[in-house]
Amino acid sequence: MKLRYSSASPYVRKVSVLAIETGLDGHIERVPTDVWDPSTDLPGDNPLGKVPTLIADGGEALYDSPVICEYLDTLHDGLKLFPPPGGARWTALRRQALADGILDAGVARRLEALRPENERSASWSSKQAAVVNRGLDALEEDAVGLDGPMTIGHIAIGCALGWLQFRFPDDHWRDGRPTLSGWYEVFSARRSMRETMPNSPQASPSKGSSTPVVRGP
Ligand SMILES: N[C@@H](CCC(=O)N[C@@H](CS)C(=O)NCC(=O)O)C(=O)O
Repeated sequence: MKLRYSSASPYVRKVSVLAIETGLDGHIERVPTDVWDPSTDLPGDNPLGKVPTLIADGGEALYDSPVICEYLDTLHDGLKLFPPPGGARWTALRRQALADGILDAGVARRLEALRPENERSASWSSKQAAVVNRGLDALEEDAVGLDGPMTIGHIAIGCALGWLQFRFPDDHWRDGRPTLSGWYEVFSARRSMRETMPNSPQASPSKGSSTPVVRGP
């Protein structure tokens, strides 16, 4: 399998964390991809032009991160990170959707800030910031329930919080959210999270690839 990635992408990080947690990381060749390079061949694999994109062993390209994560979860015999049909599954999927939605708004805000000053919209940026804050408040309310078996929901939340810390450190997402903050402290100490910190070796190329790509989100 090949994973097209950029090292700072929190969506890619979800895949990398899941791969480490399930023991699949050694089976994935990592291919650095600059999604912002106009000449990138990424659309040949993913018409949306986004990472992560996984090329399965049979040659089929899979995207986006929830699809790739669920696919990888079928390839191992350990504890499943996508629970079987039932209440636990819906909770895990809702948590993943909430965390990914926080990221979507955070990434939109960051991309807006990277535009030339005269093209930026302050109202658009504050709308995205409000989405992030509402999402974080919902996570704080839900945080007591994060004890228990790890699922894709936990991984997505951990990656979203880590990315907010990385890109918006001055926003201090932990302020006023003690339960979520305490949970993140423990979760981010896992080997899978430590090894996939933005700019860490696992976030950067490993097998047979060259320069890390740290652009955009
Ligand atoms: N919903 C997608 C989001 C992926 C995404 O937005 N990736 C960003 C990098 S962090 C990207 O490739 N952006 C390129 C673009 O928007 O053109 C997922 O979960 O995989």
